[in-house]
Amino acid sequence: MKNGKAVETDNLIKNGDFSTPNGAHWWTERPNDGAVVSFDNQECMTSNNGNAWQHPEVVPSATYLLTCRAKQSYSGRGSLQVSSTGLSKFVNVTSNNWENLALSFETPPEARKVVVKLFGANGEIRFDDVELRAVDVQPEELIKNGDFSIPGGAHWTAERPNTGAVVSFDNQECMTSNNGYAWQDVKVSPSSTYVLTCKAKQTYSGRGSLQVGSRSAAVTSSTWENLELVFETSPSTHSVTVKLFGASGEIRFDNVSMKQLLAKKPH
Ligand SMILES: [Ca+2]
Ligand SMILES: [Ca+2]
Repeated sequence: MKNGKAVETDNLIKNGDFSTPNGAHWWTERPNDGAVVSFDNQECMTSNNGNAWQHPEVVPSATYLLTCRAKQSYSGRGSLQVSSTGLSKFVNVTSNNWENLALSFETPPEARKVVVKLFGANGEIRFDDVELRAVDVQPEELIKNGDFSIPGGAHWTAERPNTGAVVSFDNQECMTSNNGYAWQDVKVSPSSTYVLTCKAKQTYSGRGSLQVGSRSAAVTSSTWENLELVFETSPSTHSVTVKLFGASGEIRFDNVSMKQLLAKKPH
């Protein structure tokens, strides 16, 4: 293995780059009139609830990394999805330029297959270079005091950029509001894949997010929910800044964790 990139094991998606014409190996579903799935330009385009899917074989209770490139046009909404009995995860397409999407998941104890779906709700959603690979989650925890069990937010820096900004560390959690945020720098390896997770909730209709670099995952629930960001560092990146941001209301964070994903070693 040259570096920490989680790309060394076999891609379990067939024709993920759509180089074989007409979407060979992909199933298509057009559940309603006007649903669109097409495979021009060696890409997959879906819209109006059209979707293309595969159901690759997986190993139970193992960790996988699902990635693709995607973009939307005409204010479209769409997502990269994975599901199985007891498993349902997705990552939304948000940019009208090609962006890298990634999600990691653990297969349920009974899972022999998962469904990987390229879903277009509306507009025009384009997908390319779909890859599913087995990975190992490295045991080393990269976030210090991510459960806030050390009092006073040790290892975290509180930032209050304006009057009224709030950052507090009561109840072994972090609470931010009014543009307050807590952050810490994390040493990383270049060209490597990481998964950043936490649990979070909002009250008083608050808005907030878990952030790393230019990526963010919005806090949307008033009960504890799990947030996740999977990202690859650039060839020149040696550290990243993790932020727990509260725009308004009252945003609570706990169990912040960041670990590296490595290609599974061949048996
Ligand atoms: Ca392609
Ligand atoms: Ca805690």
